[in-house]
Amino acid sequence: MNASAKELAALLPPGFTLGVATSAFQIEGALDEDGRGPSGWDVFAAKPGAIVEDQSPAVSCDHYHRMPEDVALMKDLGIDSYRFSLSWPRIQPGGSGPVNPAGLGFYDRLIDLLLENGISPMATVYHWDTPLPLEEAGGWMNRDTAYRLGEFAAIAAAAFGDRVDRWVTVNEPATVTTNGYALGMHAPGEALMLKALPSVHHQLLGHGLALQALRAANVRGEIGMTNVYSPMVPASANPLDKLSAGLMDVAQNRLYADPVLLGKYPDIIRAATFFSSSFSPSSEDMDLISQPLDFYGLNYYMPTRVASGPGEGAVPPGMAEAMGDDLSGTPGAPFHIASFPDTEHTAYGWPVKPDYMAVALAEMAERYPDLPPVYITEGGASFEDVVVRDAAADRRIIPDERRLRYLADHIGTALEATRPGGAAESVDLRGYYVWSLMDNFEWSAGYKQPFGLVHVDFDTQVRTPKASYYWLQEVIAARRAASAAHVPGAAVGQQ
Ligand code: PNW
Repeated sequence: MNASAKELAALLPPGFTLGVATSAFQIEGALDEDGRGPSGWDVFAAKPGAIVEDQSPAVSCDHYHRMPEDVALMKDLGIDSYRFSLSWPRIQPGGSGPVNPAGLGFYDRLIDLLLENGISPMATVYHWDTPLPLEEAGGWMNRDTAYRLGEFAAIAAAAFGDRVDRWVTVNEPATVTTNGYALGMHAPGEALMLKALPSVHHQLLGHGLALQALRAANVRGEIGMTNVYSPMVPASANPLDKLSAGLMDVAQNRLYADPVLLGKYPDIIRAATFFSSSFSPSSEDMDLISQPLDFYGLNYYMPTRVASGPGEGAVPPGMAEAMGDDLSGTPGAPFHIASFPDTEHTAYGWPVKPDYMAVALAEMAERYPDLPPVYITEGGASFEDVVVRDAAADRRIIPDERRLRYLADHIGTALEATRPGGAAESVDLRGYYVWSLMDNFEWSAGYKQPFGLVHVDFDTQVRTPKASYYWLQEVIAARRAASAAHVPGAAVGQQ
């Protein structure tokens, strides 16, 4: 799939949502302002060595103070929808108890400004910034955190339920468990390995309780949750490689999607409750976790190639380098992540494999017969950008052709796969959100992995749209032109 802006626009079904995504902790800064409380991420990021070059999230994109400018960038881009997250420690600083009116006020202004500009708000309730008191009480290892998230969702529903069009309860519990509790590369920095299993169940329960709270408040928007999905590709036909890929598939994909969409954990996990005595999900929990969704959020970035035995890349590709630390080659590891040969890689070292976008959707359809409508809630690529001075036009140009190509190929592949006759034709694909609107604090990689359509100079806070931004703008303009040509009664086939 190698579509021009016009060709891609022609593939967009009527009503398809094109959006951009961010999360609060990654863009807002202003961590100590207007009554925000600390989060587990504030503390983790301050630990020497936790973040590349010990970079700080304290200011980041300064979005808390520049929100109107950032909404104006979205308006000029022309996108239909903006996915952002509500900062729990800004709204409810203690993680339980009193609400901070200034925190609610910020999102009130954001949501109103979006609506004034014709941009549909998609709010993520939990995108990793756990309030510190809850993290100190065990975070997601503590079942109580799930109930606290349910309460926070009720607060958010009461405040914004009349205006938010789509809700995502939790974002990527797999990344929180794997990076935060199993490997220790994200907050809270715990390296519990298999003992991190309860953090999976508690996040999924938190999703269920948040969903229940949003439904009870009768919010007007649709409700879903978001999982990351990476197709697992055995490095060879060797049965041990296949077994390894299957284990990774259970650990990274099925462990999080099966409970939500099938109402049960994968058998191999249920058989493994000996990992942790506190992991014994009741049927009441499973009922909460598998309540019907209005949509399913899928984050797709890349497939994962898996080989048996120890080797390079025991942690997600690029992460070890990003950490400036060699965590790879763990002796005795049963399997490892291998690289794809002859493949372009992003700055993170992530393989660029647009065909697997279709594989991801097809596997989802095959595994989950009752899959609700799907939004791809994130997709994008980090590439090092160069700012070029166009002296004649007196402006700066950022020719991010590789990011542009990544997005064109992935959006195009997703659309083709879900058309009649496509590899994932039964998937009701409703939209694609680009990660991210602008370069931001990429967790433990700091500011070293830019995913933005808009470049941010972190010294001056100057925003500069990249070529990929102008390309997406062109796609949206071409779609508008095509649909204007399709007024009722007009001749068909005039695109
Ligand atoms: C997501 N993987 O994390 C998060 O939702 C964002 O906050 C983050 O900035 C973005 O993707 C880019 O990293 C991911 O290993 C973490 O496949 C890991 C993976 C994918 C996404």
